Parts: sequence; C-alpha cells; structure tokens
Amino acid sequence: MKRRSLSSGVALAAILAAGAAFAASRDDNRADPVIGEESAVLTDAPNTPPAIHRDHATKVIVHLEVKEVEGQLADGVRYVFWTFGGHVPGKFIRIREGDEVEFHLDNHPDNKNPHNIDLHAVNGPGGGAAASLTAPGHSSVFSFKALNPGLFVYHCATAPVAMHVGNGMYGLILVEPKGGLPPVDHEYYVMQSDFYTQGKNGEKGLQPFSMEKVIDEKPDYIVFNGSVGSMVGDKALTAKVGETVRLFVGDGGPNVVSSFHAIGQIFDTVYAEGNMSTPTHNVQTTTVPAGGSAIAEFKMSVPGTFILVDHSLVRAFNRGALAQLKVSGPEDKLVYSGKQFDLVYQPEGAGARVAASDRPVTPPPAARNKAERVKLGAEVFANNCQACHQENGLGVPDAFPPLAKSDYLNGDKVRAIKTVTGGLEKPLTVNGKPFNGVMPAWSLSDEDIANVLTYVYSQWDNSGQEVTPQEVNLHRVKAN
Ligand code: HEC
Ligand SMILES: [Cu+2]
Repeated sequence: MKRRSLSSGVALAAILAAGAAFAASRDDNRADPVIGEESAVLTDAPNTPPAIHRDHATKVIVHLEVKEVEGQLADGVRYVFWTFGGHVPGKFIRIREGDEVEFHLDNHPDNKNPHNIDLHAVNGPGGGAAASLTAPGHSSVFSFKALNPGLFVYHCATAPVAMHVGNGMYGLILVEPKGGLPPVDHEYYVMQSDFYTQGKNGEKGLQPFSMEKVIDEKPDYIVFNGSVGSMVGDKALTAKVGETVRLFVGDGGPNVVSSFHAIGQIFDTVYAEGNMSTPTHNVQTTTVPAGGSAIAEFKMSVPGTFILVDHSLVRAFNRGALAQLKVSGPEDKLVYSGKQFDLVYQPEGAGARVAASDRPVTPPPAARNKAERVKLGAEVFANNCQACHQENGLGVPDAFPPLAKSDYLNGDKVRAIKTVTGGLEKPLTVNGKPFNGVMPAWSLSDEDIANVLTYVYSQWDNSGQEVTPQEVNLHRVKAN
C-alpha cells in the first residue's frame, strides 16, 4: 500500500475530490453492473479486512455465524456473550458501494436463542431483521444492494432487543465509497458498548445479564471491544512516529453514547457519524451515537502511550472504556518537550462507586385487591414479559412458550413463582410442544411479581387465581 501523510496537501485534495464523488453516487448504484463474485473476508476487532481496490461492484457472499459463548468481561468476571462470529464486537465486514451482498446468518445448533440481524447499511424493512429471524441450528439467507457508502452498525433485533444487544450482538460493516478511502498505515476497529450484570462492577465469577439494569440504563461496565482491558498492555494498538492511523469507531450501546477522545492526539480528520461525504478536521472529541459510528484519522508526531477513552471519564476510569495506542519512534521536542508519560492502567474497582442503596427509593403503591393487582400487573407484563411472550400471551413458536392456557403455568402456582424469580434454562414442554430457551431471572419486587402473575392468570382463559406478595416472598428463588 502506498503510504501518504494525511496532513499533506495531496491527501487533503484527494479527500475533498472523493467527497464530491460520494455525494452524487447513490442513484447510480442501482444501475451499476455487478461483475463477478467473492467471499467476504471477515475479521475480529481490533483488526479490519484489507482495503478494497476493485473499480467495480461485485457480488459478495457473507457468512456470519451467531455463537453464544462464555468469555471474560473483566479481570475475574465471566459472562455469556451472544456474538456475531465468536467475539464481541461482531466480525468487521467490508464491502464496496454498489456491491450486491448475499447474506447468510447461521445460528449455531448449540445456541439457545433465535437471533436475527439488522444492518444499518441496508435499505429495506428492519434492515434485514424481518428476513433473518433464525432458530438455533438454522441458517437464513437474504440479499441487499449497498446503495449508500458509510460506516454502519449492525446488530441483532430479536426481542427483547435490549437483551440481545446487551449481551454483545453488534458489529460494524464498512461500505467503502467507489473511490476507496485514502491509504493509511494502520486501520483499527474499536467498538464501545455497555454491559449489565447481576453483580456490581468488579464482582467476580460468572455474571448473569440483568434485564432490570439495562432497562434502568445503569451499566456496570462500559468497554471497548467487549471487555475491560481488551486493548491495553501487550494488547495495545501500535503505530510509529510519522505513521497515519485510521480508527473505525462504533457504538453498539444498547444505551450509552460515546464521547470518543484520544488523550494527547488531535484527530486530523473525522468522518462524523460514519458519513464519508463530509469530513471535518482538527477534532478533539467526537460523538459516537448508540447504533452509530465515526471514523477518526490522525498522524502520530511523537512517541508515547496515547489513551483512547469515552471522555465521560468515569466510564473510562471506573467502568472500562479505555484503550492504549503505543507509539514508538524518535522524539520531537518541538512538538512535545516531555516529561514523557506512560500511564499504567489500574481499574479503580467497585470500592470507588457509590452504593446504589444510598439512593432514596419511593416504593410503588401496593395493590389493595385483586382487581388492582391485575391492573398493575398488566403494566409489569408490558414492560418485562410481552417482548417474548407477546401481547396475546401466545409466545413465538419454537422460541418463547405461550402463557395463554399454558399447562405449565396453570398447573402449579409455586412453580410459576420459581420460574419468574429464578429464571428457567432447561428443556421443558408446554402444551405438548418442546422449548429450550433462556428465560431470564427477574429481579422484580414481590409486589410486582405477584401482580404480573395475577395478571397473567386472569388473562386468556387462564385459571384466574391470585398470587400475593407473601406467596412470592415465601417461594421466590433467592439471588445468592
Ligand atoms: C427474553 C425473553 C423472555 C422474557 C422477556 C420473559 N420470558 Fe418467560 N420464558 C421465556 C423462555 C425462553 C421460556 C422457556 C424457558 C425454557 O425453555 O427453559 C419462558 C418460560 C416462562 C414460563 C414457563 C413456561 C410457560 O409458558 O408457562 C413462564 C410462566 C414465564 N416464562 C413467565 C414470564 C413472565 C411472567 C415474564 C415477565 C416477568 C417473562 N416470562 C418474561 C422467555 C422470556
Ligand atoms: Cu440475538
């Protein structure tokens, strides 16, 4: 690859000329002849597939495999990630404007959940989600034409979306503009996201996902590339003085927007929101929206360790959104005189956080009779259960069992309390049909669980029995 400094006039002219070309191109892409066929090269973060040098559109075949895998979220903290390709973030996909993509979403047979994919690079309902809902052991195929260039997020959009995205189901797809991107010395893939665990930040062991915290938007971890420390120490990104670096930055959310910043390094060029038609220059911090992206380019002028952060700094220093870029080479005392620094990464840990219990809590009103219980329970159901079991209680075949006329539910009230408070993750049969999914454990109050179960029992010709908070308290599966 020809090396060219981004700060040179030549590069700037190329960027501007290319910018003019990007803007005009969308309609032409419909008519663009598609020549040949190839398989996409997919990479795990922080690596990116090679730049595209084709001067024409082609048919690109993408195979992306969903895998539910246990991995490390932080030092001593394990987590079951739901992934596009085995790691968080998902595989980086790189295509060219005008390409026709034949997309295969493969859901590994060992997985427990149905998944799909919404690619923001797609013009079509759900970004592909509607066409790609795939049960474990199945594969879905759909095709799309890349009409718009840009750096796009993709993510799972299966209900409850906050859970699928919260477990790690997102990645980036780059649609290179026709003229390509200016060559640089290093390209890296960096994606921020937020995680919600039953235990507090730093609590060791296998940590289950917390539906309650994701809904409250209270992340325990905010990280780059799927774990605390994914790019520090010997895993740091690297470059040399005089080299140019391009960061493809994404934010998978599900909730938190990033104020992306490199400590001690100004971004020479930023393609804000991944939109390559309007580069901006000389940027200190760029916003990366949840479900959005940015491309940051810069040239290293001095050696040292540069820290990439979400500049909402508690997220960086207390929750994990911190990476290192180590730059070697000769010093330039004119640009930077020293004293040279090299920060050691030391997570400040759980002790630095204010306990959640310090907050005053207003308890919601308690139901005074069964009718009130049903009414309050309807709300709990809409907020917590409906995404999977559906508004009509019928569930989704092969994925989420029905609550309407469910023999499992109606047959045993205590078992129902245990199911909701403790979760359920073993094969079961409901009305003669087998299910083997994951029902999360709900950290709802006794009152809320009594209300939601009373509501569920009152609906859809179910048994009509009442569940009281006292019964929930007596039979609930206690969190350890
Ligand atoms: C993330 C999707 C999801 C959500 C949200 C969810 N469930 Fe479930 N639920 C499941 C799955 C999957 C199963 C089956 C688990 C298995 O196969 O082991 C299940 C099973 C059940 C069962 C036992 C089987 C049956 O059909 O009777 C009950 C009762 C139940 N859920 C109630 C609830 C209630 C009440 C809520 C809300 C507080 C809720 N669920 C929220 C996915 C979900
Ligand atoms: Cu999913």
